[in-house]
Amino acid sequence: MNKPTLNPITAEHRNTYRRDGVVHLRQVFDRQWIERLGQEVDRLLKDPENYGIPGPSHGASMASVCFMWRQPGVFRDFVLNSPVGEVVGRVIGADTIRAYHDHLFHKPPGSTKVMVWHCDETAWPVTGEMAPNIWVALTPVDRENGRVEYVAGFHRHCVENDLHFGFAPDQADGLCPDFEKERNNPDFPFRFVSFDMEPGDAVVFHPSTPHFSQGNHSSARPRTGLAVRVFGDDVRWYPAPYKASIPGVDALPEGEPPSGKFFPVIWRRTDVGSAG
Ligand SMILES: O=C(O)CCC(=O)C(=O)O
Repeated sequence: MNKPTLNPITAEHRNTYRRDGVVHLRQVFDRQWIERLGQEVDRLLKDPENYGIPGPSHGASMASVCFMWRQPGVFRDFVLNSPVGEVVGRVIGADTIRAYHDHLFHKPPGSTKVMVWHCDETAWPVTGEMAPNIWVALTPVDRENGRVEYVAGFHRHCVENDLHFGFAPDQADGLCPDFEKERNNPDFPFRFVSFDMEPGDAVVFHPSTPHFSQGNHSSARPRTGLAVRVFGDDVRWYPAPYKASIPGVDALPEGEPPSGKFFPVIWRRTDVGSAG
């Protein structure tokens, strides 16, 4: 199982992430990681509560389970000992990366589950741009089986205009816009992007990048992704009412950097002075 990334993170990846708030990385995790995770997912699907905390979108048409990494096993090993930290750190230009959240999204064949447009920023009780998501493909992913779609560039609009979306219309700046209305709008100033992925590929996206997925229209192929959420240097505690809390973690004073056993450092830059 690889510890350094299989393929290097390049200046082009960093520039794409900065511009679009989302970047596709081909083959950063080796086959052994993907096979071990795949076998563990098969076990988890038989008894999800034994592995983690079911997420709000968990149900018959999608397994959505979080915080598996907090207990010993393959998910913890992946979060702590795979290239996750290095890959994200190099894409976003951080010096230190801490783990805090993992989230399995498994859509079985024929799943009708639609993940509506949302930004992850809503859910984390922190401020800071260095709180991205790395969504790792554990199966082939394509248009038919429900690949995730993103609105490229919208993160800059959010950051520049200090826009934050709530879980309810009366929270913060309201709900995340429903970008389905914009799909056929030739004047929409942002691009919809999505990626066909092979197991071992990953997509890193900014906490204010809106994303969405259709159901799984394949009658035979599941679509499985493991999202790992991490914190970089600029993340500070901000327990606003429109944000979710983190299970087991008492709110820290506003402005404190996250630390402690639920936010372990998983990568530190040793090549200080280099951007990548
Ligand atoms: O896997 C999906 O369909 C949704 C992913 C998602 O919403 C996320 O990673 O935050």
